[in-house]
Parts: sequence; structure tokens; C-alpha cells
Amino acid sequence: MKIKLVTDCSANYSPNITQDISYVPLKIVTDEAEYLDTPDLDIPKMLVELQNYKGKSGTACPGISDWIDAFGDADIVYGASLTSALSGCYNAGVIAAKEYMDSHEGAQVFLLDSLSTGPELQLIMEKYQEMIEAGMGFHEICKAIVQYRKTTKLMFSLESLDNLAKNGRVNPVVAKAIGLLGIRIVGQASREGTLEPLHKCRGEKKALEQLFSSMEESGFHGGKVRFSHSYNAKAVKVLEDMIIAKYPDCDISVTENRGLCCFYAESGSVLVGFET
Ligand code: X90
Repeated sequence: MKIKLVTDCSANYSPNITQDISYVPLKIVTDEAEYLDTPDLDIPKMLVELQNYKGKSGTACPGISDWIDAFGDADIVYGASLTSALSGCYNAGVIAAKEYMDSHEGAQVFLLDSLSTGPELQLIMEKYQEMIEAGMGFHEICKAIVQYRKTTKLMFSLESLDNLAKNGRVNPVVAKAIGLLGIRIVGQASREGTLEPLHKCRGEKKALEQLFSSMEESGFHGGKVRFSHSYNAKAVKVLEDMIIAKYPDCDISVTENRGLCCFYAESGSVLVGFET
């Protein structure tokens, strides 16, 4: 019985997954270039090219066949996609799952709409792994993962919302005030899977303190924490220290953002997925 985990590249490659896993790539596109967000993508080079490019840049979600490729020849697939409120990624995955099950007799594919992205997706994939290793059955795991997602959250500190606004993923009025005079936004993935701004903070120190107190206000009390960041390991370290000072046994891990999250969350961003 071949079991596979499948998510998309917005999860940023969890360091804690030992099971067979695929990250379906999304694309970052301009009129001149196309960057497929796979492990070979040279992200610093992409960011320099995008910075020098004056035209419009955007992204494209995977097609049905990309998801089917990721399912490989698995008998059981446990999947999760970035929020369907901001991308067609989940919809393509649902159609792919149906096609795959129709053409592979007995195969079972479950795809969760995470209503989130980044490190919250990592928590979900790690939970699947834990349940597989505990020997739980398909239906039991599907039911439990839906419940688990209700207990996890995604929050972030962003220095710019430009690319999100230019691509219609966030309100342009909200985006305008950010980035000026060192204003950062601390926000969360809403219940509906959209970007919900919570606070505007002047300077990184204030933003990080706010992020930590927002985590606690929304129910964090020492559960698992997964960070991802775009060239801001220093900020993650500050947050880690705040968490460890209060919750010394906290299970924390850190990854760098891959292409899609680097494009939308932009430089300096910190994303945090955590259990409540
Ligand atoms: O082209 C596509 O279909 C991809 C669109 C993806 C848009 C969202 C990517 C978000 C990346 C940004 C910060 C966190 C926002 C979380 C909101 C749920 C990360």
C-alpha cells in the first residue's frame, strides 16, 4: 500500500517530513520570464530579475495534470492546498483527485483546503505524517485533519503588500499605508482564508512584539510553532527567544520562504503557523 503526502510549494518544504511528499509547483510569471517554484528555482536571481523588471508580474496556479503527476502511483494520498479564497490551486486539486480515483481503481485521495498557506500548511502535513505513523485508517485521518486545522492558525508580519495588492489578493487601500515610514502589517489568515490585517506597527521591534501578543490572544500557549521567512532570520530569532522565555519546551522549526511566498510575502516577511 503506497501512501503519499501532497501539498503545494507555498508550504515551503517542511524539514520535519520523512514520509514520501510532493510539493506541486506554482509559477511566478512576467511577460519575459516564467519561474516554476521547484527546488531548483534560484530565488535570489528571480528576485533581482523581478526587481529590475518594470512590467506586470503575477502568478499561476498548478493545472490538474500537475496535481495528478504529484499523486504519482500512490494508493492513498493525503493532501492539502493553499487557501481556495486566494488561488485556484485547491479547485484544480479537487478535479485532479476525482480524475485520479476514476482511473486508479481503489485509490483514495483526500485534499484539504487549508484556508491558509506557508507554515500552517507544514503543521497540517506533519499532522498527517503523525497519524499515518500511528497506524490510523484513511477515513479516521481525513476526519481528524479537518478538526486539527480548526486548531491551527497563521499569522505574519509583512513589510509590503504590493504584490498581493497588484494581483488582487488584498485590498489596495490597506496595501497603500504599508511600507511607508517603516510601517509593517501584522495580520492573520481569516476564517474564510483571506488576508486579514490586525495591526499596523511602526518598526520591526513593535511588529514582532505585536505578533507574539496576537498569537497569545488567539490561543497560543506553547503548542507547535513553525516559522518561515524571507531573508529575515534575525526577526525569527527574536520571536523564538520570546516564545522560549515563556514556553521553554516549545517545539519550533524554521524554514526559508520558497518562490511563491517570497513573491507575495516579500522581503523581510515572517510567517508563523502555530497550534492553539
Ligand atoms: O496564482 C495563484 O493561484 C497563487 C495565488 C496565491 C496568493 C496567496 C499567497 C500568499 C503567500 C503571503 C502572506 C500570508 C497571507 C495569508 C493569507 C491567507 C503568503
